[in-house]
Amino acid sequence: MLSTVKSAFRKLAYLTHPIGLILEVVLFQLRLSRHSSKFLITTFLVLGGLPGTLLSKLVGKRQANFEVQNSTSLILDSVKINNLELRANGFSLVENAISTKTSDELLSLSQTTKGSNRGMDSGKGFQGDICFNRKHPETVRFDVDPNELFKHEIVQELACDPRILKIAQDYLGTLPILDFVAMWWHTKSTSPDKEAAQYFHFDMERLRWVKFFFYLTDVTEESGPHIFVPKSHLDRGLPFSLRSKGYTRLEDSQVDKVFPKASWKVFTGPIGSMIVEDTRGLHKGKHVENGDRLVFQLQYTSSLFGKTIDKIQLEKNYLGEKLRMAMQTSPSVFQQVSIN
Ligand SMILES: O=C(O)CCC(=O)C(=O)O
Ligand SMILES: [Fe+2]
Repeated sequence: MLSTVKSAFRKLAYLTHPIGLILEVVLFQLRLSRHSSKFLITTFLVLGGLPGTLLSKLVGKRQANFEVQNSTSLILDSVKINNLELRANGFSLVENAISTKTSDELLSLSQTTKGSNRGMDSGKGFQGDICFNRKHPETVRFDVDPNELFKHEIVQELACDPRILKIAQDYLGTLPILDFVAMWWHTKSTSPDKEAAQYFHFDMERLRWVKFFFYLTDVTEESGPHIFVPKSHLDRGLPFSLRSKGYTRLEDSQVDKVFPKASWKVFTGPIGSMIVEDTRGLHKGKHVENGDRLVFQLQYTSSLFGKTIDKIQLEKNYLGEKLRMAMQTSPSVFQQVSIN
């Protein structure tokens, strides 16, 4: 009897979380509260994606015109993203999205820019303020420091690239906000690592967002391809049986039961490939069996409501011309960048 009452109360408490989420978003919009993601995750677990989708549309800003001359984009002219397909499937893969000059420059700076070895499931600890040693990697994942990364003009140019912004805006249906930049190496290991995002999971840090992954090494089945479960990003994409496991890492077998392995999209592709993806859907990086993998990533969001993500700190003397101009024209797109 007592346990039935308890469970009824628990259900009731969970069902009030969407109201909590709405209140949190209102307070955030009124600038009365800063970041909060307490109810963002639970509401998704209880009700699926619809509340986030609706709230995102409600708080998103009016769209801007990012149509500028082709010559100012680092994304090659041939790149066409079909927004309807992207919305329907949750991903889009384009090989040769950037020139070899661009990918070579990014590959090279990944080995000269400071970052850190991530702490691993194995217990191997975090080690910061180091450069990646491709010949002798020490952990499964090396993260380039985002602030150091952003000092490079090519990174700034990609972050404010009009073609990228347009794709993000078309997908989100609202003005995109640059949320963060990231670059990381995955290296050879005998088994997947939870800390390195090598188990299936969904991200839930914002109401809605979209990620751009750029491969900066050739990625084969063996060198740790990114994997996505098509359509699992949809408002009703993840069944309750999977959401009820919580905001957590999932085993392949648990995912396979709901979305058969044959349907998983395994992104192999040459250096310069770009994946546009809604990581509300299930995804992971397969662990590397042979070789290594370097990814550069940009995330855009409709609103900064959600998790506290540090602003990108950039010293004035590193601010390149393209970003300076973009910040002048569209300040709210770059509100996560702090120039000091
Ligand atoms: O390394 C990967 O392919 C997965 C990364 C990931 O989970 C993410 O960027 O959200
Ligand atoms: Fe993720």
